[in-house]
Amino acid sequence: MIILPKLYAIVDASRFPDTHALCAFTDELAAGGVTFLQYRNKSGNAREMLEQSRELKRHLPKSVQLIMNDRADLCLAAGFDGIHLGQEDLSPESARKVIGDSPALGVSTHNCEQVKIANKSSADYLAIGPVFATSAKLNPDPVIGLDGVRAARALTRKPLVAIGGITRANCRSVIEAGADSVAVISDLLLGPCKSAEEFFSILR
Ligand code: TZP
Ligand code: MG
Repeated sequence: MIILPKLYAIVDASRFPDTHALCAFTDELAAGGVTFLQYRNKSGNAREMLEQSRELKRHLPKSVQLIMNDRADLCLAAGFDGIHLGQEDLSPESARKVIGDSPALGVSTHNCEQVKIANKSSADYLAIGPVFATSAKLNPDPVIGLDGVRAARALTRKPLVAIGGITRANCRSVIEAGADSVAVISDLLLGPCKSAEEFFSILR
């Protein structure tokens, strides 16, 4: 069974002008203690994504597990450690046919029905959200609040990562509601090393 660190950093390629800036950002995250990092790119083409993810993999210490958002093919091609699937991506079972049994596989869920289904799948961990309002996702599902995290916790024993609008100010409440980890985009952007260190210290 996979053990999620308390902070799951998501690096959204759209926030960076180029690969160099993106790698510099991830260096800072690693220096701040990040060991689980998702590469998310909703606008790049497959070649750009593969190039950027290979560079990330070359660049980062082996202690950082790299998770590819959406794309099982690119997870395999870039030699990433895992894949994160949304409700409109390949099903966990179909993605397993591409990546095999060992890479980590996470599934995003947004309500109890989806949690129940993902719980029965070969997913290694589940994500639940958006917990709070977020500006980092286009057309987000309805906010589920801390009650949504509690409800998801009651439905699964798989590792559970909460996502959406999570900051240093509210992360403790999310873990207290039953999440094992918090996934964060925005609240890492300004001063990633310090911000990551603060998340770990708050959630220690
Ligand atoms: N899925 C649900 S909310 C979200 C994703 C990818 C965005 C999370 O970003 P932020 O900035 O931490 O709210
Ligand atoms: Mg997706």
